[in-house]
Amino acid sequence: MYGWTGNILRIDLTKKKTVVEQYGTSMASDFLGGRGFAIKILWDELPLGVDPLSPINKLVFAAGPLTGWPLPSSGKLVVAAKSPLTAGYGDGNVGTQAAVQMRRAGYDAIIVDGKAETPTFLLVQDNSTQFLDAKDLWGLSSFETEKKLRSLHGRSSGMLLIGQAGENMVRFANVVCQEGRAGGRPGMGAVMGSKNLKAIVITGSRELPSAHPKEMKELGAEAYKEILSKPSYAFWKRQGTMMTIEWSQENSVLPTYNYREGVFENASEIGGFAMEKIKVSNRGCPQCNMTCGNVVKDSGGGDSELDYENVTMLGSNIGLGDLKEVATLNRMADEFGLDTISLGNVLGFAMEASEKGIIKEKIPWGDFKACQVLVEDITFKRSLGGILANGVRSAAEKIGRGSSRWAMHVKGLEISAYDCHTTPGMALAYATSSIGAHHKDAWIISWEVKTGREGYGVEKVEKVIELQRIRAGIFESLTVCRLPWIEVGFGLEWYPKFLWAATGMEINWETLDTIGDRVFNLIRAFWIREFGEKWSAEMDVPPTRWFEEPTTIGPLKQSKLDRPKYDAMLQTYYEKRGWDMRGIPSMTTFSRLGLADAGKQLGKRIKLST
Ligand code: PTT
Ligand code: SF4
Repeated sequence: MYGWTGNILRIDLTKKKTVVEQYGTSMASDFLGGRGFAIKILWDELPLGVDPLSPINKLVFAAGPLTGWPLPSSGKLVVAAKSPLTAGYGDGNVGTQAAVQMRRAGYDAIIVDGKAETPTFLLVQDNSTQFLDAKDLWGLSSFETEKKLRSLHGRSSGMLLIGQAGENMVRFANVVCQEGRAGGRPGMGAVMGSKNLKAIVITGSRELPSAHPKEMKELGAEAYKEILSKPSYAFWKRQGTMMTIEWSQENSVLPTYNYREGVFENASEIGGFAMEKIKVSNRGCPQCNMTCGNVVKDSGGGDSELDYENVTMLGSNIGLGDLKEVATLNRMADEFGLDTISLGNVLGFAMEASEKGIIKEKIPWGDFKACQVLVEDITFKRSLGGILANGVRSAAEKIGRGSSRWAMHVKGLEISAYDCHTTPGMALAYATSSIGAHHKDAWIISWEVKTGREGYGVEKVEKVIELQRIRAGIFESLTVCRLPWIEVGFGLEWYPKFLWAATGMEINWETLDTIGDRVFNLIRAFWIREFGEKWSAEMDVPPTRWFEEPTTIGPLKQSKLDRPKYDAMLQTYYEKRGWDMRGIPSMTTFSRLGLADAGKQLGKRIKLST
């Protein structure tokens, strides 16, 4: 096999055993890698109803056939498991040297199973895996942990680690590396913590197997050059994703005061131009010449890496208009290993609950000091923090008094940073995303705003599906960064060429689309298998707030979504996907995608349509 190493490293923490397993070519060609491998493994191997924080859950780190080559933005991997936040499929995409080193060590994926008796870190060096004592690391922040491990194992080794939030199994703890790369929103850090696994350190020294090494080198060089030549490149390097704040404000989709509004009175104070004034450097993922992490000095003088989602969720969504203070909260999240999106979401929820007088704590909008205390309380699960640490769905169930109507999540995953009072297409994208409410699968909002935001028509449904194929299926399975394509217009036609150079296989877009759909539908099957008869179309509906509480400020004030029209749009989406009225793939759909066995298995749990 070229392109893929063909190897998976299995690590059993309970028995302190490792096995290197070869997988077949059909796994490679049917699922590509990354998210595709992760769902295939979790579907095949996880028993139904596993407690996500029990030793039986499996944590999968999977790269793709393009990972690690000198190709644009190819230094990423997917981390996946059954999610402790949603109880469904969960994953995230992390830019990390660990992706490159894992492949150089000879593995396309690592599966971590079981639970170590005491805090442990793993040292993977080519063929050797050591289970090492992490007692001295337990209790340290992700930054401190990385510093210590780097002093022992060198700057170039790859690292995946957790902060104190992961150790304490906060349900939206993520996996952190390189002081500002983080991934696995639906609690992948908590799964790592539940296994007593503080870190994985990886180094590899092997050549990656390429079908056409000379062409690979040439294509890579040409591709990097092409990115540099793009007109939007220079501005991207200045602001990265931060430029989206101005855009969201102008278009009334900037989440504000727990998604009550789409405009924020202090947006210019936290936007891309304000950020440029305090920016000190750029950081990024390996193999990337678009390095988009904006490093700024926070209010305490520390370095903090800002992106759109972080700043919006810890800024406008909680009414905080001081960018340096936002940066401090962001740095705390990175150090503790908390997902910034879910964090900003639960903070906004707590502030609203406080304002409404349904909790006793006083947490005024934009109160930086109160937020600092609450972030620590969440990390260490103290008082109200302990309730919020389980995520906004669970907090609303606990607090009650109608708060579920404005608990902003889908399927238990907190909504990321776009308000959807005026964008039904984006609401559908959130509602049908494969891990709960994340923008990564179908960022339709810019297209929607450009082409007409009012409609609930079939063209929007088709666009959501098209984007889900490309982004949720193909990019997540290749695991390469999608930002060169989206942000500077690097053409999609490059990717089949890269695949050919790596694997020797001529894989056209039609085949890639089918792989994208296969991965998406198997993830759907995983969710339905877990929920059984409890599954219904209600799982694919965004929060009540967007239907019932219109916005009150800005050019689009008095806007809200229309529930009957949304329901009709959802049914059109199901039809186009080949799913029944409950959103369950039919047997024909499973068979068309080569998933007949999965369909048969699911059919034992819940009745499928033909
Ligand atoms: C992603 C989500 C995002 S999406 C952001 S900012 W974004 C938040 N970043 C966090 C952070 O930082 N620290 C922290 N403690 N929590 C954070 N949670 C949030 O996580 C990220 C970039 C970005 S920046 C985006 S859009 C793109 N996402 C990609 C993706 O999902 N797939 C893909 N093939 N390419 C992508 N490229 C871009 O990567 P999750 P990263 Mg990410 C500090 O993790 O779980 O997928 O959620 O990993 O290496 O930091 O790159 O405006
Ligand atoms: Fe990482 Fe940004 Fe480069 Fe994507 S564009 S690979 S997120 S640095």
